[in-house]
Formats: sequence, structure tokens, C-alpha cells
Amino acid sequence: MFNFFKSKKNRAEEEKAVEREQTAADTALNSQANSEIPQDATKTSPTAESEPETTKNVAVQEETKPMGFTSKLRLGLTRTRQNLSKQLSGLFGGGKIDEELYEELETILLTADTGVNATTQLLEDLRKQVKKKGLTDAADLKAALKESLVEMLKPLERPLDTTTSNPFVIMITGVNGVGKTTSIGKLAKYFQSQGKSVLLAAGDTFRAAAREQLIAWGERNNVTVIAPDTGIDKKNDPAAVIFDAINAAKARGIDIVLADTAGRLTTQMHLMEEIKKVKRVIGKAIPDAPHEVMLVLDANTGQNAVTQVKAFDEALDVTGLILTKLDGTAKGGVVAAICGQYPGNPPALRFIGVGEGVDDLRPFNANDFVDALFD
Ligand SMILES: Nc1nc2c(ncn2[C@@H]2O[C@H](COP(=O)(O)OP(=O)(O)O)[C@@H](O)[C@H]2O)c(=O)[nH]1
Ligand SMILES: [Mg+2]
Repeated sequence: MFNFFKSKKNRAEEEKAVEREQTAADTALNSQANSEIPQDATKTSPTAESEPETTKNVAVQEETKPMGFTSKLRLGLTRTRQNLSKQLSGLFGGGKIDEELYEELETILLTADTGVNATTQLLEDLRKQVKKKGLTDAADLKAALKESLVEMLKPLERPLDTTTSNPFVIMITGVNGVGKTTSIGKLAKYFQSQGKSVLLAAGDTFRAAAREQLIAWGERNNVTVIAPDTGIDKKNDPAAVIFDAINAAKARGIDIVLADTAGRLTTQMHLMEEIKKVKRVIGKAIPDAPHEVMLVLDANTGQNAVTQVKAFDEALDVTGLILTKLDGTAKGGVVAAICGQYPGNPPALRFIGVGEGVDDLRPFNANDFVDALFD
């Protein structure tokens, strides 16, 4: 009873603290997002080029120096970090390492959506470390937990190598609203920044808005988008659109094709059959394609994300994951939950999304991730 009330009170305080830091984080993100506008505007403005660089412009540029991804990752993980650190600070403040402490830690990890398997695994590893290193003070546990987490998450860290094929075809899939189309926009920018040419295939033929959304991302990144005709009589088959896009990419010597698809629930059997067909047809354009079947997951869905991995993998042999919206959740533990589900051999977590901006997607790095969670 007492513990319940205590934790409730703590939670209210934590929530206030999280809110305060989140507001600060939002302000920082907004000022950064806003700051990107004048730079872009300068590029497209016809008069800007001829204007001499004034001291005012220089000042604006200095102010708007892009935020490094480490800071962005930290900012994006604010909620999870706040949630964890407030709870852990009491626990790791000092004192004896006893069963009660392990139990409390178990609860904290579970409420961060770490999942039963991963939590058990982490605690086992922690106990081993405590024994091996002869730790007696709870204050030493933070470093030990970080070490256990990094070790657990390391196998997820398998960056995508797109040099094995030209064009390299990436099929993007997942349920509705997880961030597929947005991630494609971000990926286009990411690959371009590596000097690669990109083409987008508007394979979500379900909603006209999805097509428009992808075209907008294409325009923003100056990338060709192969989209279906929108005439009322046209029956737009997603497989056909993507097939055409791959052929266009071959003809134009494009390096990377990003194929968008409509969101679907894994329980919608006919839609799962449709996506299997899309995959088969891609293989007709290039025999070993798609070279990557990328499943996009929303970090807010917690344990559900784990279920989605299983179901999409059964249908499509998923080769990589993108975990989006880590900025919007206090439950970043889902990353560990995925590991817990596949002990020793988790799927590759290619990228994580920590915001809606075009730069808010980066390859997953276990060390950076754990650092951003704790420090
Ligand atoms: N905060 C946040 N929002 C995101 C992220 N990725 C996508 N979104 C938002 O999620 C919503 C759905 O994204 P969309 O790409 O249309 O999802 P789709 O249905 O899977 O294609 C949009 O409002 C996006 O801006 C992310 O990493 N962080
Ligand atoms: Mg979409």
C-alpha cells in the first residue's frame, strides 16, 4: 500500500519534471526547425543569390548551426531518460545491493516497456557483473546496467550496406501511421548525403494523400517520385507502380529505390497477401530484389511492436527495422524488448527516428543510444 502511494506521488513529481524538460526540448527543437526555413528559403529565393552577405546573415547562420545528432538523440530520448533517471536515481543513490533493489529495478524496466524476456536477461547479467566485480554499493550499479544494456543492444547494430546491388531496392512496410512515408523522406536525404542517387516509388496507392505526401518529400529532396496516375478509371496496383519505378531506376542508373507501401494490420489477411505479391513482383524486376525488406515500427506501440516484427517477418522475411517516434515516448525500453524476443539473434535495427524533421533519422548505435538514455 505504502509503496503504491509513494510511487504515485513520485510519479506526479516526475511527470512535472518530464513536462518541464519536454517543454524545453520542444522549444529547442522548434527553434531548430524554424531555423532551417530561412536557409532553405535563401536557396530558392531568386534575389538571395545576388545579395551581398551581410553581417546579419552571418549572425543568423551562426545561430542556426545544425544540432549534432548526439544532441538530437539526447533531446529525442528526453522522456525516456527522465522517466528512467528519476526512478533509478533513488535506486542507485547508494546503499546495499539486495533483493529488494533487484525487484524495484525489475519493475522500472518493465514499466519502460523492456518486456519480460529482456528484463530477466538484463537482471541476470547485472547479477553476474555484481558477483564478478564484487560490487557492494548500489551507486556502482548504474555503470553496470549501462554495460549490460550495451551488450544486449549491440547485436541490433547492423548498419545497412547498400553497395551490394545497383539499384539497391528497399521495400518499406508496416502498419498504418508508424512513419513509413516520413522515414522514406528522411532516408532519401540520408542516402543523398552519402552521394547516392535516390528514386521513390509511391506504392501506397490506397490513399491519394499518401501519394501527395511522398511527392512532397521528393520535391523537398529533389528526388524523382514514380507515382501512379490518379484518374478515376485507373486501377492502381502497388506492385505495378513499384515494378515501373525499379525499371525507371535501372534505366537512369539510380543507386537506391525506396518503395513506399500502404499500411496494413497483420490480421488483414488479404492485405498481407497483397504485400507478399508486391515483394514477388519486385523480384521480377531484379531477381534478387528487394535487397532490404524494412519494417517500420512506432516506439509508442510498446510490446505490440514485438508482435508486428513476428507477423511481418513470417510474411515477408524482414531484413531490417526502423524504430520511429522515440522522441514521443517515455518507453524507449522497447528497443531492448525486441532483443529479448530474439535472444542472441535479433533483427537488424537499421535506423531510429527521433523527430519529424528530415534529419531526425540515423543509423542505430548501441553505445550512443545507451549514453543518451542515461547521461
Ligand atoms: N515525433 C515523431 N513523429 C514522427 C516520426 N516519424 C514519423 N512521425 C509522424 O508520424 C505521422 C505518421 O507518419 P507517416 O509517415 O505518414 O506514417 P505512415 O502511415 O506509416 O506512412 C506523421 O505525422 C509523421 O510526422 C518520428 O520519428 N518522431
Ligand atoms: Mg504512408
